[in-house]
Amino acid sequence: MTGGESHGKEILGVIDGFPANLYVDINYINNELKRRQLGYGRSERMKMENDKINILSGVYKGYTTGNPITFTIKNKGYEKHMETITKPRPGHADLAGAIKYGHDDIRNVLERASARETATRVAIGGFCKLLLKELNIQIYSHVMEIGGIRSNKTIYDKLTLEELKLADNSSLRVLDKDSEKLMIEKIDDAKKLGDTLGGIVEVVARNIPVGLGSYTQWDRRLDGRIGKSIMSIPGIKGVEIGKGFESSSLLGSEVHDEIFYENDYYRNSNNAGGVEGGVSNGEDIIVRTVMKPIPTLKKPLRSVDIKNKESTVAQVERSDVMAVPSLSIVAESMLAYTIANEILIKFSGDNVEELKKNFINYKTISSR
Ligand code: EPS
Repeated sequence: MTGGESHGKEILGVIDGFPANLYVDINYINNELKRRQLGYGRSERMKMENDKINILSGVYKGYTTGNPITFTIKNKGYEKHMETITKPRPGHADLAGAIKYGHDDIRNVLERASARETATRVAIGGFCKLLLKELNIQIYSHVMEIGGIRSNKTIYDKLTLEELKLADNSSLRVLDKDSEKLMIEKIDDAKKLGDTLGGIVEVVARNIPVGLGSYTQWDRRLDGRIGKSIMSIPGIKGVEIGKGFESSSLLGSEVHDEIFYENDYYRNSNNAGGVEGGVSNGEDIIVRTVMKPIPTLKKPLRSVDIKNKESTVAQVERSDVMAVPSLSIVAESMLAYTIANEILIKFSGDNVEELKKNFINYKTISSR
């Protein structure tokens, strides 16, 4: 659970049900927060903030205790008094939120709907990634497309973790320099026009055990749960697992991953993106997600003032031109959260040692 508002004093998170005895590498979590803040195309706000986690409970002498973990992150952009907003931005939560909660000032909506909240999700994802690392599960991402320009690298090229980690060296988290250059030009052009852009990221989770999720009930399907967590990120309009939408134009024989056996089951392809029948099949989990262009435009779209219902243009605010590199880290975090949750459901364990034992025991009996 998260709380807080974009320009409030602090934003905060609560993690309940997290196993005891995990060493919490604060530098690792702070570095995750930093990774989310980088990225060409973000607003001036990102230069102002220097996100750092302040843990209030659930961690003692460096280790989790099994108690609820609570933490805050300071907002340097804290503002006590802000102007009233009555001109909703198309594409933002502004209008529906104001009607739903009965607000005359859209400020009440946008402060919480703001993607500032994703900083807390990345901190929570940091805890989940540290837990998953104990089981050798790794999650990485890169930016695949910005404003219609597509990188020529994809996880389906069987990129190694080392190759994927190079995304951290790019201001757009793009793995191919030629497309990165074109994307930067596209962002600069959009900025000059007072416009914004969206894009696509690709996320992968490696070393996943067979058997997370279940087909026995609709809401236990792993792909359903991944879809929900990724769709919950602000600005997201679509999620694909494996070849996703592309599979509609292919034959069954081209889509399904044939099964082989040598010491263990294996596949030569992974078009399913690691999930069959709502259950992880042991292959990499591969997720793509699309972010719409940011709704706050410097050259505003037409709107209606909620004060007098007169035609006007939308509120103009300081904002990002494009936030797809940040999405890349938030999507990693949400996937880490979802997989950590599924790991705890399947293997249980009130402390890390117990969880690891259950995990290793299952691995030895599950490959037959
Ligand atoms: C956001 C608008 C910008 C972004 C913000 C999300 O903030 P401000 O209005 O203060 O310039 O910087 O993102 C963050 C603060 C963040 O941490 O990602 C919006 O309207 O959603």
